[in-house]
Amino acid sequence: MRTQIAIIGAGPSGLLLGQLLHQAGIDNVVVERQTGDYVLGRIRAGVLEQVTMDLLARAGVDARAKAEGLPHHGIELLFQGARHRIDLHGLSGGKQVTVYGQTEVTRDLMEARTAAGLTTVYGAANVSLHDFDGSAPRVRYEKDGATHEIECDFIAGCDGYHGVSRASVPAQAIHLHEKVYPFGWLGVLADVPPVSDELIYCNTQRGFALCSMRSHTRSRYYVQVPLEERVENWSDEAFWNELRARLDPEARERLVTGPSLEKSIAPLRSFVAEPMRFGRLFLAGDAAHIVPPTGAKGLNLAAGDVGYLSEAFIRHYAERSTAALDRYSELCLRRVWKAERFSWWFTSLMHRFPAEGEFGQKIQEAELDYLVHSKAASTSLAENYVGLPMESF
Ligand code: RFL
Ligand code: PHB
Repeated sequence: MRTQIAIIGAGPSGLLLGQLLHQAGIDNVVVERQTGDYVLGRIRAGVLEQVTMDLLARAGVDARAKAEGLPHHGIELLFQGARHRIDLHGLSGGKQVTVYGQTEVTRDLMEARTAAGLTTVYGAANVSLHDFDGSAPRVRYEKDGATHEIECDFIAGCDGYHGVSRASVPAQAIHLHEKVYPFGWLGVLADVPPVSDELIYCNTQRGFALCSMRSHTRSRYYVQVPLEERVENWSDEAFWNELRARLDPEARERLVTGPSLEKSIAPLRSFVAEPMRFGRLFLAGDAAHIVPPTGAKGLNLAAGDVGYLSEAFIRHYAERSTAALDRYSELCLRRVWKAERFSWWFTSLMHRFPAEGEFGQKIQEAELDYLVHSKAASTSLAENYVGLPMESF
């Protein structure tokens, strides 16, 4: 098989890149290790920045996100038992975020890919990358007992944190930065109406909690748990009791509980691989960087990367120039590090860090008090939460 761009991974980065390239007439093949249903079963992000919505529009897949997504103009911060609203819209010059699940984004992208008749190989085993340091890269995989090979101009490594793309780069060519946090998020998805119209980020004595949603009838809640906690030890009832204990009296009263549709624990991590380009291999999304979910930045950063990457490929084929491809890594990493900073800061502010003791807690309370009462501080939060702008090449 021959294509212009071989894309490894059918997560949101790989599928969005494929669609953006297709719109520009650039041929691409997506190779995914899992089945499509498995990919759709992963419950992850819920908050889309305007930049991400704009990219979905450019890819021609924003109709349902626009019709069914919930525009949010603010978030609430709960600390010392009281809630304070951050007016994202007012403080960011009229911007908003859209609550629309990653599952739905992925489903829309998969359907568009099928409708366009583009090739996606699901269930590809032992995917391997070859000769991306030369002029004729290849991707090999096994399926149905046979080995297959794709010849291509470029490879896009969109295969997430555990993928093969980053792992294929020689150790001396890549620099890894990592910070692991001493806790995880236990998340529950349930068909119950959300406790509030807006997201509530809670800093409490018992640890962080987040009240989020997927629709007016489907809620997504998280509580901070120690890293060694196991999901099997959490009955639905135990989860709801713990969440309730972390809410303010009004939210506690309003909380509607029900059977969980999904329950899982995600560890929190900050991670960046530099650079994001190795010859004819380009990393994008979680393959290159991870943020703790507190700032809702992971999927949005992935979208930003493929926004830059699609533009760079388009210019390469239109202008026969490598100038934009040469700037890809630098432009992405500038935006990535700002989102890393924001996600680390918001995580540090909202969680209980047992090792930091009472002093750490007092500093958090002072910062939260400052944050909600200083227009300068809340403007900075709003500006980052709604998403920083993308630059042009
Ligand atoms: P993905 O989604 O991990 O997709 C990578 C795909 O590559 C496949 N793959 C391979 N394919 C072929 N060969 C191999 N060797 C392969 N190895 C892996 C995988 O099967 C998979 O299908 O990466 P991508 O596309 O870069 O997308 C990144 C996002 O998924 C991620 O950043 C977000 O989910 C992070 N995130 C959030 N981001 C937001 O912007 N807003 C949020 O509100 C938000 N909340 C979250 C989150 C992540 C969470 N978890 C579970 C980590 C909440 C949580 C709890
Ligand atoms: C979610 O709805 O899953 C979600 C929302 C906001 C975050 C993280 C996750 O910061």
